[in-house]
Amino acid sequence: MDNAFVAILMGSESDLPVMQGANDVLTSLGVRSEMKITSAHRTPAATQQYLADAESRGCAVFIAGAGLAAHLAGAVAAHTLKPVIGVPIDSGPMQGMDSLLSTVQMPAGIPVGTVAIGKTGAKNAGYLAAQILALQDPELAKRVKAEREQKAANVQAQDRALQESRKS
Ligand code: RP5
Repeated sequence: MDNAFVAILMGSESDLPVMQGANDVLTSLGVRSEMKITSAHRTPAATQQYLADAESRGCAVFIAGAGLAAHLAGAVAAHTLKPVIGVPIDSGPMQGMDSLLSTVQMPAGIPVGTVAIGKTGAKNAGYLAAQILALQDPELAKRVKAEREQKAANVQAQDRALQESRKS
């Protein structure tokens, strides 16, 4: 689908520094995305309205990040059949363990694919969303593969440098 994009939702502006990682990964892979601050608790009606609107405009994957009693990803999953990726955010005194359990423990039939807590999870949400879109987009699949190859080359270069430094 030409107009396919990824919607990145977050419960609060305070989640933005973490969720920016998902957006950056998608941008680097040439995937269209948009970001939206909307809360399962504070703005439930607006969240539902945004989901319907995003789907009608071609949203193919939703990423939802929230902290504390993190219901956003589950609430999104309740309203769509598109894949939903949940990012537990470490915004409270439990360092994201509360958000992780709130996001991952969905009852059977309403799945939320949950990634790691915090910034790494947000980045992986971006990669995962891109891989989902790449199933139907061979050019994107090539870019995802090239990025992996670049990462592998970086590790090999690091090891060469390490071996070199140990000789001296
Ligand atoms: C959640 O509550 C948000 O996702 C955020 O992680 C957390 C705290 O929100 P703020 O009080 O910083 O707005 O709904």
